[in-house]
Amino acid sequence: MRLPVVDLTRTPRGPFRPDFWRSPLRGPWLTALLGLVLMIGTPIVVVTGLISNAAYQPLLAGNSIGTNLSPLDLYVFTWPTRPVWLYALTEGLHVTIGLALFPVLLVKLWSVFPRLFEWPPVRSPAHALERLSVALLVGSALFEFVSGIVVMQFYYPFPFFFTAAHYYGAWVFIAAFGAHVLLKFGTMRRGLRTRGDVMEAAGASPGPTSLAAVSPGPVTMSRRVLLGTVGAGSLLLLLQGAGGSIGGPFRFLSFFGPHGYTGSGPLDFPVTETAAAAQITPASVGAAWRLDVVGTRSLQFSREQLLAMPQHTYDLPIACTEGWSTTQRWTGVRLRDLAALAGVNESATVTSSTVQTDLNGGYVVTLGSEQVADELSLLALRVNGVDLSLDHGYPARVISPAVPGTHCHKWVSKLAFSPVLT
Ligand SMILES: Nc1nc2c(c(=O)[nH]1)N[C@H]1C(S)=C(S)[C@@H](COP(=O)(O)O)O[C@H]1N2
Ligand SMILES: [Mo]
Repeated sequence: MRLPVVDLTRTPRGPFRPDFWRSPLRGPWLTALLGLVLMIGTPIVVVTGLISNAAYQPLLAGNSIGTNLSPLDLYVFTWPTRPVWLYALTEGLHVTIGLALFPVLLVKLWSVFPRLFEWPPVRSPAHALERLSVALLVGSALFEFVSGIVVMQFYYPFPFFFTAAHYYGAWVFIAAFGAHVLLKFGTMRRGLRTRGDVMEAAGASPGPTSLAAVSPGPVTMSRRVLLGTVGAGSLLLLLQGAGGSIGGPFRFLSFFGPHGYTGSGPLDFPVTETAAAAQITPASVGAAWRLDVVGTRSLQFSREQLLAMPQHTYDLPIACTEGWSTTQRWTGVRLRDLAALAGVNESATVTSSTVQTDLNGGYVVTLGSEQVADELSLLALRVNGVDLSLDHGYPARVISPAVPGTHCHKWVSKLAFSPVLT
């Protein structure tokens, strides 16, 4: 039977012709090697991504992806408060390794690009299924990488669209990736064994299913230079990520890092959202500022009153979803002490509000009962021995161990404690 639209028996044109693709670098060995790197690296990104996502679990109420959890919202453990650097580690690895793998992914896609123009496009039902699974794999991989990278470059106020999309996209990717590894593992192993003969014998096994060019063009760059360039790019991204996570003297490496500026002296650490950007007015945080504390009773405190309460000092990181983190010495009042003052002595969550009103008319953050109960969770008033600066959240900011940086609310105006029914 003749197909009405395209005649599959005719010689294809342009990129659909096998001899259209001429780079002598393409071949089974190159694709297999890049595939091996991705096969090892990608699971680290997936696992650390899923673990990091658990830091937004329902117990950190209001922060999780869905209020109506779907079966894909796996929260199998309560997010712990120790080690304090847990989220800094999982998210740092997720972002850093993910970024470093991006050049590898791009070159891997380039190495198999001619396959997109395979002719005939579909040979059999099995071939159609294979192409569909590759489409899902490539689509989800590009979506996951690109959405992650784009979001890193723009502060996003709260996890709504991006987080949900990135999370569900990850499940598509995991399924397609698993299938791809199973289907292609043997091909990859065979490809790795063809090292050496690929360049000279590029046309050794040409044909619609070979990755090597049928009529290779002149060599303008050796495969070693190509791999060296990809490797150098990945290494640079790895270093910049590590610099942003480790901080201190290595922070300068982090060219993708925090986008705000750093203060000086004890205040010399990253600021993502400056007071100016958040439209914090002097009036809203001046002498008239009061902290509302709500529990079974409602109280108000001035900054002086808060400073007169028992103060505690801890070294704790702020670990941003963008992958960077910074550990500083925070001093302030324990959240659980404030809960007790408001009449809440049992297990409770806390929802903080900020004087910042530009984000959808305000922006609230909730910490779970694990966080509230932890002695390390503070309403910080000072950092590194000095008062918080406006950019660092003056008059008061939340600091809590092992939580994503988004939870370390700045310019806090209200803390509402809600007992957890057990
Ligand atoms: N009020 C308020 N609190 C906030 C933010 C904000 O934009 N507004 N940003 C959050 C995010 S995403 C992070 S990572 C940390 C970063 O703190 P920094 O801006 O001091 O670097 O603060 C959190 N607290
Ligand atoms: Mo952040």
